[in-house]
Amino acid sequence: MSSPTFFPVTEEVAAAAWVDEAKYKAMYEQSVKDPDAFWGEHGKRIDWFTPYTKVKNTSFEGDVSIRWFEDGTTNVAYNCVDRHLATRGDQTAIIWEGDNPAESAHITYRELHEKVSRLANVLKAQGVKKGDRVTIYLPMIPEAAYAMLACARVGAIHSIVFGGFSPDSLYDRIVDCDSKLVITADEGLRGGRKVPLKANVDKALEKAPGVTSVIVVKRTGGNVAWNEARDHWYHDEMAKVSAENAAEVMGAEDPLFILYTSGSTGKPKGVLHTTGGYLVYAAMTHQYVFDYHEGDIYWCTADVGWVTGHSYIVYGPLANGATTLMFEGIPNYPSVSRFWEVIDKHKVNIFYTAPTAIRALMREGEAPVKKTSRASLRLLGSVGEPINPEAWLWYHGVVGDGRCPIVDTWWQTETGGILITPLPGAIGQKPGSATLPFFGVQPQVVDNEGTILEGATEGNLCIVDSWPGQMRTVFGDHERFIQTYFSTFKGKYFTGDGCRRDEDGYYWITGRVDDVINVSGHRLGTAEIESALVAHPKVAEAAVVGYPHDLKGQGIYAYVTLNAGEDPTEELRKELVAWVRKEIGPIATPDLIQWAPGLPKTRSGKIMRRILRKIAANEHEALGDTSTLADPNVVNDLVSSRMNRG
Ligand code: 6R9
Repeated sequence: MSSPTFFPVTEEVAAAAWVDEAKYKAMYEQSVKDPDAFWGEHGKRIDWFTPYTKVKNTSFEGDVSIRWFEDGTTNVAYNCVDRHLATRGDQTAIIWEGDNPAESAHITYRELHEKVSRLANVLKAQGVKKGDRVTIYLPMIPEAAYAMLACARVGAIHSIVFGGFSPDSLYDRIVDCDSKLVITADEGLRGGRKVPLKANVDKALEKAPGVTSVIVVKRTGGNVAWNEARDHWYHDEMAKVSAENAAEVMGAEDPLFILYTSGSTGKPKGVLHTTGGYLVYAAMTHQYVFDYHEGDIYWCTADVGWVTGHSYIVYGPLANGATTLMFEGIPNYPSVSRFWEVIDKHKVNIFYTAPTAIRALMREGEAPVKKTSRASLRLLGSVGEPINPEAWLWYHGVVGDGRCPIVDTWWQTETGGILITPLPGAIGQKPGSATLPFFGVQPQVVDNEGTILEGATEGNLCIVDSWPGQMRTVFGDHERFIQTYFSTFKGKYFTGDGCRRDEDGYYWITGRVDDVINVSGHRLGTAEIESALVAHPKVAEAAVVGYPHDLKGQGIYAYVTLNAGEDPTEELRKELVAWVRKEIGPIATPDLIQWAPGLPKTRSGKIMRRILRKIAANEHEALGDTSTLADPNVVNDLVSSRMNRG
């Protein structure tokens, strides 16, 4: 029996949704034909202190300049909090569900307003001013949202570093943007285990004297070292300040946040997002893609350390006055039913998660899902990597009981919000396809020479014109911004992804075509992992590639050449794995390390990754032409030792 390959929009869903098929077509058409009129209208969905008179002023040529609503002024925290007080002060803004199922909390918009205002005053008391950078290294607790919004309120630029990153990675990110202040917690709690956040900050700051204050939230009460001159307890400082704070007046193009993300070369870059366009886009996509309606309980399982958490846990939902659920834990603690139990406990209507979580839970069978009700669910979403049709069908059939549309949302840290996605009332779904572009988004498929490919085709995915949520620059390095995104295909934003477009115009993202790998939905640059490996005193050279992995989507495969005289022992293999975890963080843990007496290189010394990818994937028959290699025997050696390992 073959599975259905098309899931049409049901009449019931279309009738209740913001947008049906006809409306999608009309709105899309207007959005690309007359972006000024379209966004001029939709920009009004947020409150402006001074209304904008200019809408779009963007160019992907030359110096690349992207400005939206440029003469308007507003404040993101005002829009996410203050403007809701009159109508929904007593409504829950954030439902917090702890790692431990016995712990949860409801925070109303009024409470959120008080916390954010106080924390804004704490920041000011610490000398933080408009334009200053603040690093946030927190677990998934409400204080993470307070911290983001407090920065936005005073006009400081936040840079969140995911709690799974090592002290070294944290150090790099603090120094790159020159943060003066760090907000962290004593410890995080995930799956019953403690994460030593404050200790990691202490280590990172040994080398970063520029940080003059650290605000520490007490989460577990665990023991932490204390630097009297620098460290402050969050609860003490919050009690000292007033609960009145006037939101700073921000220009639409004033920076809101920096978020570091991996690319194909060098260290992670600071993706910079600004105020007005970002918020309009995050809020609008949140409403239309998830078909968010007043009163819905909405849950995105991402961590605020990733862009998904920024746009779809905090900024988009709160700008819309939604109730957003924030989950501290993991999908399999205390049991593999946890997600579904949380859905029942809080009557979640809209659920947004990642394929890697779906695949892991699918492996546990239907029983842990079926013992829960999930009757509240209306819509399911997926993000972070391509979802394989098998996982899609399981998500749809088992989790959603065949009742809920799935929005497979393709986007990136750089795009600020969702670019390609079904709208549940308008676009029928094909399992594994991100389907069609959101309003204002003009995808284009090009071959490696940049020739535009029409109709059903496959190639490199570009976007030809700007949308309001687009990143504006790489923090401190505009040249790198131009080089990375606008130079491969001149005048177009190159996504780094490959895609196929089918005969219905649906887009199927096939994965990265550059040296970025996607492990469980987390982006890693192969160059970063290589440079961590070669920093080890026994390693001469390393090459890292992704390979297909059942649960993670891609796994990390490292080829390592040792210094002369070093023995390739099992012990050293373990040591290198631990080393990379220490250098970058657990998300970069290599899955396989293969000893490589030599690496396949061209005569000019370039490592032939294409070949290494094939060997890692066990596709030995399809290695292609190896005659241009400096030493073709290297490949035979690698293949035979790969085969011996199975
Ligand atoms: C939001 C986010 C971006 C990369 C992107 C692509 C992959 C994300 C996807 C998807 C296929 C989807 N990706 N969503 N691939 N289908 N629905 O994940 O941002 O961490 O920057 O990663 O993730 O390869 O280029 P980010």
